[in-house]
Amino acid sequence: MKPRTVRLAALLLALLMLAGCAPAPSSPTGAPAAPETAPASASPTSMASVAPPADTPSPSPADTPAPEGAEAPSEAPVHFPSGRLRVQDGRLVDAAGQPVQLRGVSTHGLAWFPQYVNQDCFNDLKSWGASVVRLAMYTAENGGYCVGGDQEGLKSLIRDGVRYAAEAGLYAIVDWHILSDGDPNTYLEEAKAFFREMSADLAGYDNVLYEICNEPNGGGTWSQIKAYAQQIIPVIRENDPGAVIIVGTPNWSQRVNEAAADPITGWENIMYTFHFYAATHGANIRQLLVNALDAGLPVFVTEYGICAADGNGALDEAQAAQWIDALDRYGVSYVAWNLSNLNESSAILKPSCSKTSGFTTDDLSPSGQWLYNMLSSAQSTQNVP
Ligand code: IDC
Repeated sequence: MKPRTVRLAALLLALLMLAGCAPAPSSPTGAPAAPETAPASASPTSMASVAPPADTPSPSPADTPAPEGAEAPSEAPVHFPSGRLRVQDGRLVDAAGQPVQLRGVSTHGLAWFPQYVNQDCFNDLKSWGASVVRLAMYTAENGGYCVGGDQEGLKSLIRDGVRYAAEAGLYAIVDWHILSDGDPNTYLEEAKAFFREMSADLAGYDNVLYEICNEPNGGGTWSQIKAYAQQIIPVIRENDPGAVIIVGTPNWSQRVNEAAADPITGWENIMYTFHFYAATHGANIRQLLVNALDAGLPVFVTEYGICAADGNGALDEAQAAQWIDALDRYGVSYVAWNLSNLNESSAILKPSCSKTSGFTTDDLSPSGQWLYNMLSSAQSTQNVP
């Protein structure tokens, strides 16, 4: 569809919605639950028949040929409304150079919770006010990509996830979720092959960002992480010269000061990861972040929780408010852990919720309700891309 046709279609859909003839995007407002949708295993074609939110662009096959040599995605990529993100003067900016602050949610491990990677679910997240979804793929945990996991299935989920995100109007972070493997170099060759294939397959998508190592830990140094990044960045750049690449930092992605003292040079559009869990991490750790930002380091909070660092326990909303305040002051993007119904307090759905989209307030855990309120109020007061 040409842009003008897209605008006309969006206008028509908006008019139909005003007239009560078309479904409004669902939101957990206590309204009756949207009808249950097909599970994630349903074919993308049946998902595509669901009306997208009015401001969502439709696929434009003519504009976006599949990258040569890459396995063609099952539908053509979508050009993203705010265009390709990049990094300028330590900030994430849109195609026009305007600062962009993304907010959103991370999946739990895709191997364990694939069902939330579906078009309706991502449309719901968009309607809450999210602008980004993170696709977390564990590498070393049971079922992980490098320890006997279903590699083809996981890569398909990522391709589908990026496409659903594009169609919903969300940016998507492809997360190589190292954890118990500690040093990102543990599975260096696997990481290279993974990012080579994914960046080829996804090169036509404007909405994709690459996070190359979730949380280095185990006492590894910044120079080890930097050496890893210097091997992975060129692999991605070969297929996708412009994508934003986010690099983990020492000690569970908290020592951004070490990256600020010795940043990666020679490549553009590089950001650095910072993570926090509000019930564990307070003012001292926040100062590390603020110092790095003051030094001009481009930082992306690709994961945070308002509970403790084990992903569980009581929520600390007062400390969370101080974190959000600091992130908003600096325009830093942040992504909440996690989109699942697991029985842990960081999961945004209640364990009793078996829906995979169409959530209502009753389906959300306390951290899910906090997230929904935060996203929807940020959307109403700020210009969400
Ligand atoms: C946790 C999950 C939990 C899972 C565990 C190990 O919430 O269900 O059993 O991983 O796989 C992180 C990690 C993230 C953790 C999360 C909470 O990036 O994988 O998820 N956390 O512990 N860093 C700090 C906290």
